[in-house]
Amino acid sequence: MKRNFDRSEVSLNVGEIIRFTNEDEFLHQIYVESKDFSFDSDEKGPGEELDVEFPVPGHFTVRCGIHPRMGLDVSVEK
Ligand SMILES: [Cu+2]
Repeated sequence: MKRNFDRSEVSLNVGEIIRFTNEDEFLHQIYVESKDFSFDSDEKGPGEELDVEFPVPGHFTVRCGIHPRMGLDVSVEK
């Protein structure tokens, strides 16, 4: 019972991928909304994985459309 990301922030380089695994017992639907980069996953059930590539530098917040308190700050360096 978590309804949260394992960590609150992560740093990576342009082009690197974060693998999100739903280790929860709930659906999650994660997204980023920004002018430089956006994505919107489908609803992911327990055990499902999603690989997200961050193709541009910047600071982004990954949120969950189902659990508004979830947030992961991603810093992407060139
Ligand atoms: Cu969620």
